[in-house]
Amino acid sequence: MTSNFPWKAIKEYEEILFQQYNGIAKISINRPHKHNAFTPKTVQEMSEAMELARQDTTIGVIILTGEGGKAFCSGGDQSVRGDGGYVGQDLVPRLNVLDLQRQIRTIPKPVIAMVAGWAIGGGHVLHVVCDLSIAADNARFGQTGPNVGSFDGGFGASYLARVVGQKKAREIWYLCDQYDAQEALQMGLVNKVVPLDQLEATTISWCERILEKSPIALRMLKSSFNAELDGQAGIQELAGNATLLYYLSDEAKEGKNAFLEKRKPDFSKFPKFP
Ligand code: S0N
Repeated sequence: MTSNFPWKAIKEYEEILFQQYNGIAKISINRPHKHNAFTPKTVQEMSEAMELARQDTTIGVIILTGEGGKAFCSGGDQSVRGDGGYVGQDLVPRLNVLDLQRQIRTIPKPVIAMVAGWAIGGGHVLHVVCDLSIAADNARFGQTGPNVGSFDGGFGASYLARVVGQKKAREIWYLCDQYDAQEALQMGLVNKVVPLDQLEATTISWCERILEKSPIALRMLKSSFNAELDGQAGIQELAGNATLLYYLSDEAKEGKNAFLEKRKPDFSKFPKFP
């Protein structure tokens, strides 16, 4: 699948592409020969790119995808799966995709999964945890865990159930069926289905519409959606945003200034809203 957009590399990696265009960052798994299965290194690279996209104040939205047009991601690379996780060159077993899932959920910018072809296993969970999913008409979705000796009982189960409902989530995991793009749309697993040759243009168009919106409103909404589900960690995220907003106020600045000026703060001028 060739791109019609002038993406520019942000940083070179071995197993992913990390590019930007007009305030949009794109993180793309670049292992099409394995249907974009991830190794610990793939995930480390994705994690670093996600953090760079978070810190870059010119980036407002992130696209997560896979190269080649035949797969978004087919999950953990079974050829490097060892005891206790996926094994990289340092021979340490890791399940670091779980850290990446949390990063996708907590980065205060919308993350859009752009899904062409297979989104399977741990690759399916990656699209599930994204804010939005746009699918090409060749996309196929499913979990394989009980077939291949694994399961994701975290976001892969509980958040999937929030998205498609308990019965459907259990069906997806217990039967390990594969669902086409229209079926995914019907169950609310994806936001939109488009022909493969329109996937990138549609995703960019959604990104551009999001970029026109208030970044703080989007940030507050993302943490509000998360807060209901993520317990203390979700409340911390939402509360952190409240603190960010409070720091911007004259009332909070009075506290800081008074400390620095070695005087008693005067909060009397600030309204006590009803
Ligand atoms: C996607 C499928 C259905 C596509 O079938 P198709 O079109 O017939 O293509 P293939 O010929 O099968 O594939 C093309 C080439 O790609 C290789 N390949 C595909 N997927 C993988 C993979 N996941 N790992 C390694 N290689 C893969 C094929 O081998 C083939 O290569 P060649 O031509 O050289 O033979 C089909 O490919 C398929 O079913 N793939 C496997 C899907 C799968 O089971 N994925 C793993 C699921 N588990 C996870 O992802 C675990 C996630 C995780 O990290 C985790 C998270 C939380 C808690 C636990 C875990 C945990 O790890 O357990």
